[in-house]
Amino acid sequence: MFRRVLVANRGEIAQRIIRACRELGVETVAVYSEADANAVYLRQADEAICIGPGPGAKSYLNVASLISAAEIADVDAIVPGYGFLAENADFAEVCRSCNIQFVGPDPETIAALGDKSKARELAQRAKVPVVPGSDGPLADEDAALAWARKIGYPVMIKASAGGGGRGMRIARNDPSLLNGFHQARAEAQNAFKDGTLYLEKFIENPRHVEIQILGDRHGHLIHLGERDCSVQRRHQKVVEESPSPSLTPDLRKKMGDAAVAVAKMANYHNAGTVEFLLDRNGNFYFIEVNARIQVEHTVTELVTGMDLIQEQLRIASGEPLRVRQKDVQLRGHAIECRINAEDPTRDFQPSPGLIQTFIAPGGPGVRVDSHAYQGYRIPPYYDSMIGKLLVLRDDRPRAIRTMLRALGEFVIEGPATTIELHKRILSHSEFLAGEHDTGFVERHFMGAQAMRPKEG
Ligand code: MV4
Repeated sequence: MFRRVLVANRGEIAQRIIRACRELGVETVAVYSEADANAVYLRQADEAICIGPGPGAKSYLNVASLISAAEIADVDAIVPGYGFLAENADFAEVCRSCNIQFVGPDPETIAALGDKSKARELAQRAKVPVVPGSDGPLADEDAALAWARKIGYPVMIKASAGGGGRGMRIARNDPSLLNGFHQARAEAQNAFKDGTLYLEKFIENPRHVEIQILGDRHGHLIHLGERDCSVQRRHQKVVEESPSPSLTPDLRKKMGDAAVAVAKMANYHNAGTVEFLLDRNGNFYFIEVNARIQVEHTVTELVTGMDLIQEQLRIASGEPLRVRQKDVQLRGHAIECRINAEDPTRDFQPSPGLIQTFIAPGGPGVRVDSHAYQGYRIPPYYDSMIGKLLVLRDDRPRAIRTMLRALGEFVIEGPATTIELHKRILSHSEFLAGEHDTGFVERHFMGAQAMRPKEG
């Protein structure tokens, strides 16, 4: 195991990584921006190094600052968490050339999976179902038209360098396809410096089901079941749960095996997630791989009893997985609500600033992963998530009841939060029935149905 690591992140995930390291007996060096000088994780780490001003580009995304900090602190490894440089193949390559272990997949694997068109081909080679679509990138608009007609409308144009919903266009006929093609290409060229596009049949209102995987450097690859992330808003997950209310044991095994096959094909060594779309007829389709630990890894921790950050560190340090597929037991039902400092009554506008009151819920079955506290000032530079509220109960109805109880206990005064929105989501008949899909939030909580401030 590593002697000492650099934690290249902030907020709740920095705290989460530091906790995992402490239990493993690994020393931690935290880094922070000038805007995070009062952060709790700095006290929990063994050392802390300032890496620059508030904006992410000048601190947590600054490769030179991070590598200097790692060299000065004499660490064996860098733990990236999620976001920032977690899926940056160039950063992983720089780490390698500095003889610092990057706690994630090899740079080659990150690059291959970061190209969503390549990832799709990889899945096909692994005999995993993908959405019907173009064979590789679209050479020009004529190729796009030909594929769209062949597959049949509606289709979705996607950027190879995109993912997570960025740079996508839906087209329902030839003219909108041509428009979408040029718009998507310009957008992708601008955002990713790569205008490569591919095309897929558009699946209407799918469910989003993702499989957690672990792969070590000794040829072992296992899956830890699924998370249903269908409660999303503009590609931001809002609620995640495991098991998915829409999987059968048979489907779970098929998707788990498919996820493992894709990861094997990619030479995947790390914790990771294989994303699928699930349609109303129980057909599932591979869409992409997230080559990092995700925000919602905690949901899987609850149902498996495993510590995924510790697993990630063990894998990166070269240890073999100690758990075989047959040893993986999924127990109970876990739900996670992301608590964001944003205002659902004002189109989810971020709401940074001073937290005047912070009373976290607790009691049986409740876990809170948060870096926030009373008197904490949320900086304006980063994403608006201020904590994750999780529950683990025997079954889904009980988990929902416990979550509603916990949401009721949670008091955050100062910034606007998504707590009330979560209460409404978890009380909605469609969610209670487990019949919701990725259109759920849009249908019931946006526009005319938008959250209104409580009266009185
Ligand atoms: C799709 C799709 C329908 N058909 N691909 C959005 C995020 C990215 N990971 C893939 N996404 C989608 N890809 C085809 N061929 C619908 C979505 C999608 C979606 C997917 C998962 C969760 C929420 C979503 C919300 C809107 C669209």
